Amino acid sequence: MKLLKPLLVLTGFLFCAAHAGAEELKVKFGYGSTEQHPQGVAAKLFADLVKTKSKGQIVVNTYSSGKLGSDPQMQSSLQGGTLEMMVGPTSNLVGLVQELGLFDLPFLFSSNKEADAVMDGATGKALAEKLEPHGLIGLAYWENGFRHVTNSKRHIKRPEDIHGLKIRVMQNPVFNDTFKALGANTVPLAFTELYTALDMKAVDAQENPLGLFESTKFYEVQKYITLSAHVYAPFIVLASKKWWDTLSDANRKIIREAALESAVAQRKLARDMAEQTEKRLKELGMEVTVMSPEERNRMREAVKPVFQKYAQTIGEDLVNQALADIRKANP
Ligand code: KDG
Repeated sequence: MKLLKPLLVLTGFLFCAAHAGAEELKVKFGYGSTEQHPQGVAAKLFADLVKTKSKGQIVVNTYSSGKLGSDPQMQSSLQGGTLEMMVGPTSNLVGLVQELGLFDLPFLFSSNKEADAVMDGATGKALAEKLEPHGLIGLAYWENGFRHVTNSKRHIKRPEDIHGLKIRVMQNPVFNDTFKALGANTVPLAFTELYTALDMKAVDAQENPLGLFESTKFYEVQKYITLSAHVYAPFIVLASKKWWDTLSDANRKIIREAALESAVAQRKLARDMAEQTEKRLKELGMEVTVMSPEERNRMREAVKPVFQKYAQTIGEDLVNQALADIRKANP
């Protein structure tokens, strides 16, 4: 018994010493949608995974609805090292890596399976690696989803119905040219400004996946939706390279693994939500139009010159590699 007390004191001392040096690592993680959107739910899942894997040593605090800035503003904060992590659309990164415009090519993907094949294959890896020289570490692709056109003016049953609509597009040349080719008046705007622009009728229309459409309550300021699925949009989980370079290999492994593991759940959440929202559109007060295959093909033909123009700037090798990934997804 005489030895018990000194042993307990020694054990307690050794435990404190072991953990005294390892200071808690705090990480700010920003995103643009609401906490209820699959982006927000997965951000929390990511934070929980990191906490578990690091035994509480890394604490990720998540910030929704653009609280840390618009997607482009958060990207700049990551490059400057004042923000550690974010998740946002690859479409806002084409000013840094024009090859990421691959994902913006209209009608490139026809299914989630095809999108997964490109995001998770050699093409997705090569594109993510191109971000590093720009101060960003691409860790995992999450899902925004297939994008559909909504507006406050009229049914869009055929491509000509888009003529003359003032449509908000992401600040991205492929989206701008795609809707100009359809005769729309394009208004590039950050997502954080979109609801107000629709509410004030500064723009008539927008295009986004169903999850964002519902979670950001666009149905309050839009009347018509056409399930055009004109492009698939990924999100990408990003880390600041300035911050990433300060991390140990062990902590980088924890964060990369958590980003990849949360991607699986996030994509499923996004797909389930899109399915549920599509069933609820009429309940949300929307007039729903499903374009006929013929009219959707006419829309595809009308924007083919945009596809061909940007396939050149993205590079034939990358486009062909992506097309090969897509073919493999449809054995
Ligand atoms: O969280 C949603 C934002 O990242 C948003 O920018 C993505 O689809 C988007 C858009 O249209 O801007």
